[in-house]
Amino acid sequence: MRVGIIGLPNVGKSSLFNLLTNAGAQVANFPFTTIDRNVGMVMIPDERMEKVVEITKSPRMRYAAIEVVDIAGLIKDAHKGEGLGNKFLSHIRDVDLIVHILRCFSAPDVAHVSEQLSPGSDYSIVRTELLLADLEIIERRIEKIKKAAEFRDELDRLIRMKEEVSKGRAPAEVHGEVPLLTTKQEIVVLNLDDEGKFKNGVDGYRISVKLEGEIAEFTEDERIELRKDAGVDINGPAGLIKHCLDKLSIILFYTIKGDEARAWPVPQGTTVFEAAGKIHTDMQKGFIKAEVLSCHDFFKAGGFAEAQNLGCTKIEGRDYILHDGEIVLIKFRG
Ligand SMILES: Nc1nc2c(ncn2[C@@H]2O[C@H](COP(=O)(O)OP(=O)(O)OP(=O)(O)O)[C@@H](O)[C@H]2O)c(=O)[nH]1
Ligand SMILES: [Mg+2]
Repeated sequence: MRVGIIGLPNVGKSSLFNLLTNAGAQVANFPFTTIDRNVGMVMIPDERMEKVVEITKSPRMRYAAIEVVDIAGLIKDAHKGEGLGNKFLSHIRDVDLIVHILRCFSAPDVAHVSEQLSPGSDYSIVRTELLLADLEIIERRIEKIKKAAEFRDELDRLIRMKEEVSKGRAPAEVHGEVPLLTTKQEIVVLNLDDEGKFKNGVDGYRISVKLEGEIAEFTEDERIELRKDAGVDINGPAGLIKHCLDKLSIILFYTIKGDEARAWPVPQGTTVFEAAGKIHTDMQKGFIKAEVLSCHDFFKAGGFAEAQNLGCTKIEGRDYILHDGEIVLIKFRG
């Protein structure tokens, strides 16, 4: 699962990427600082896991992580190769979720495409480029198959999709051969001034990337107060990551083994057999059964063995579908 940060140049994409990943991508006050994409991992903040470790005293704890990509800025006519060309389109095509960041901070020394802050029209500029890129790929496919009788149904479908895109809407259908950009899930992020004064009609997750950089060393309670004062979301970057997980329908399950407690991100609907394969191929190959426990019961009982004694754990077969927050112990033939 991969999240891609997109937006116009100089809106704070790399700054947000660094805030989330600590990867140290280049940030500068000129457009197109990012040329090739930056890729990093975002650790998923997880109070549940910290509570698990309080109980197990595991010396090692591994948070779940998802991949984030900081993509080059795009501008009007990018789909025709303006700015850094359309290489970035393939970078967007590679992600499962788009985080579209809009500049809502004023900084005279940081050039912006328009004189005034205009997140609404900035949003449209980027969205239009994605629509035009989609239109192009749909048209290309139509050209390719239009003469072949066996593609009649597909052609009808493509024509319907083309109509929708031409009207500025993401098509309702998805098409395996034609990976579109506008049908991807999206979260809009408003990158606000540290005074958070900026208001206009655009909705999105309110954050001040600059403020977050300045308050990193403060306690969480202090950070919450400062975010409140700034008129941004009190949950800061962690809240944004949570939104990403929700949009991607990712749940977390936990394993406690030897000296390590670990959180694993998997798509909703993952079976315990699939989860076993994610932990280790041997576990999947030799899978016998799984012992499963909600972390709520784990906390109440004060440990796995204690929960077993209380009869809170369940033995499940390979088709069992995992729930968010479950602790899983796989039994397998090694
Ligand atoms: N005042 C203010 N400046 C910011 C904020 N976020 C980023 N900047 C500044 O804006 C400039 C551009 O930031 P980047 O993170 O490089 O922007 P980008 O969107 O990655 O830019 P490109 O890679 O060139 O497309 C830098 O000088 C940052 O310090 C913010 O929240 N407030
Ligand atoms: Mg950048």
